Amino acid sequence: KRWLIVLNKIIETKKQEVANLVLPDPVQVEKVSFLEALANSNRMLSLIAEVKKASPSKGLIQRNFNPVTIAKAYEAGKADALSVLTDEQYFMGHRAYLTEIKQNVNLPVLRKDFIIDELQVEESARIGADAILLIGEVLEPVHLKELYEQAGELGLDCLVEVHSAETLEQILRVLTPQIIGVNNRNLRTFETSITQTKDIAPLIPKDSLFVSESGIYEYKDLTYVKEAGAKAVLVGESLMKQDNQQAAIGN
Ligand code: IGP
Repeated sequence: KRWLIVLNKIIETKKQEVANLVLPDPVQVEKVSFLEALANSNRMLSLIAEVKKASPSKGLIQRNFNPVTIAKAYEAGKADALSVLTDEQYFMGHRAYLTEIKQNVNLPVLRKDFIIDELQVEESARIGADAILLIGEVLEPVHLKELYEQAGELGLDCLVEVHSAETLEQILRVLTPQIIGVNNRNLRTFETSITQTKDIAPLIPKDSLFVSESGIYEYKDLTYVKEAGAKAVLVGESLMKQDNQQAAIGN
């Protein structure tokens, strides 16, 4: 079971979802700047803490999952921002989770999903997201740029994620994202290795905020990616598996 095959399946499912997508009414929640929260952290590395019930690679991560409880614990532990999975099919997420979290927590929230269409960007704004994920390996650079600009007009920040140096080079020809994430998950093997962050680091423009995503478990992983030049980390599984999320990240 390779990630590329899974990714193709996910994108097929997304296309169907988009074809059937009905835009919800906009919710009234306060916008909080995702970029500023990451830029102004007091931590050694800014922390985006992820609310994730399950994933294709790990299966069910947490039973008795309550998204608002987890989000409040992350807030109490002083995470800088949240990432909330909204994909239902593969990650057992829901767009309602994001809205409920925005209604109960003051941290900026990234919508973690597979965005392939303008309609989903509009949807993200309406459900209360402060930022969205755009995946370099999923979008043509020119389309990525269009979605990025649409998001900007709606007041949403974008985390532009890449798995490889090649993808990043292509994107940089058309766009300099304010926030760039290196996903440490290898697209061919399904495994994560934080060496990916170090390998791609030299290509990150100096004015872009550099996020290291996935496969971060221990303190030494933090020091490693910090040394490599990352300014922020996005951590999901290892936090979701803790009994006490607040204590796990508390400083
Ligand atoms: C978090 P981890 O290994 O800490 O659970 O990883 C996050 O990076 C991962 O969930 C992720 C992801 C994605 C999920 C990165 N990119 C794209 C869904 C879609």
